[in-house]
Amino acid sequence: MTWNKPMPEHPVVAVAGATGVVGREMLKVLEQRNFPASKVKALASARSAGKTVPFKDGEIVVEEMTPESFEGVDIALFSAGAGVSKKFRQAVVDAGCVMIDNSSAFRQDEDVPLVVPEVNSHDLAWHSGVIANPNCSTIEMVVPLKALADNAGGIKRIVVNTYQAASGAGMKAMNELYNQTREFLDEEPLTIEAFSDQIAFNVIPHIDVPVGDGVYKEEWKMVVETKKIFGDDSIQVAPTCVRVPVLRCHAESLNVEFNEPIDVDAARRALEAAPGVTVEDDYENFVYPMPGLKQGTDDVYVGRLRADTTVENGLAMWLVMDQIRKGAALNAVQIAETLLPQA
Ligand code: NAP
Ligand code: 3JN
Repeated sequence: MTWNKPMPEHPVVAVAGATGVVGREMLKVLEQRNFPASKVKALASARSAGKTVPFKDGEIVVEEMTPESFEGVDIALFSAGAGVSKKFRQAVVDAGCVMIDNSSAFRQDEDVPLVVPEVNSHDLAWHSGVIANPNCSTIEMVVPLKALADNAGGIKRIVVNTYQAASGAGMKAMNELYNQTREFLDEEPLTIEAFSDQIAFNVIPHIDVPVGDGVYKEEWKMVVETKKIFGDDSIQVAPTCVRVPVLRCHAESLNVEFNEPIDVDAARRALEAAPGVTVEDDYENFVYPMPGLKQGTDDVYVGRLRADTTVENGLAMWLVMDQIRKGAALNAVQIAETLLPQA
């Protein structure tokens, strides 16, 4: 059933997972975008109850998340993992609160829209209390591809290779890259806990768990989520997802085959006009976006735009995005903004 509870002009917002990498960024984004919340609550596990997280000029005391936490809350921004989202879904919706979930828990549910506002905000019209945020690697790719697909008769096939930052795996993983780099330089034994293998001075060619046929789950997510967001099951997606020793910002190399011709100049114009996209591309002068230099930014940056002459209607490009912002926290807050009553 479609959600019909009106959203107040100044909603009460809960950040569920407020002590994590994404949750802390959500608080920052709410503040930076001046989100008109009447109150912001910070929720996390019992381990964090009583700790504080920074918000605006002060701190918010973290509360343990319980089913009662959502009474009187209008919007809950969840980034506490799929298990926690599943556990609290019913309590959130029963409290009359809209859940905007960053995990994979409900992304493939038929009654849950999977939304990137620049691409498919129209899908918000049919939510029934739960809205899913896609995986960060999918968001990075679909934002620029929307503008190109609209000018080239849709997408036939995408070959994508990701270069994913350590912070995509959370706070522990980010700390592991820091500490392991120091251990490596000091010739100490390496501590390997958050990742399956050494991450300092290495790359790891798998993300998430095996799902069969040689595919890892991050790759599967990119396939099914892209089809759902574009509402087009015919799009073929062939990803290889790789973890690299970068702290923050994911990069992607894309080769895309469109249904109709689009030349490089037309593609550049479409990307320059696209919301949420910045073109940073000057071939002669070696200008392109790089993950180490894009921390804290909001757009998907596009460089190395060129024809892929190995297929009909082919383009190749290089993308960089701060995955904690547009890949998670910012996208969720943008969804929340679209739920506000229009002035
Ligand atoms: P993180 O840094 O490990 O933070 C996890 C958060 O979840 C912490 O606030 C933690 O609270 C809370 N939490 C864990 N178990 C809980 C429980 N039983 N009850 C209540 N809160 C609990 O992870 P993250 O990087 O922020 O990512 C969180 C989730 O966001 C991921 O699992 C994923 O589903 C999604 N996501 C992450 C990214 C990314 O780029 N990092 C991108 C897209 C989506 P405590 O501090 O109290 O343990
Ligand atoms: O690894 C990355 O770079 C992104 C990680 C995303 C992530 C991490 C843990 C659990 C997800 C996700 O968003 O798909 C999940 C999950 O909810 O399954």
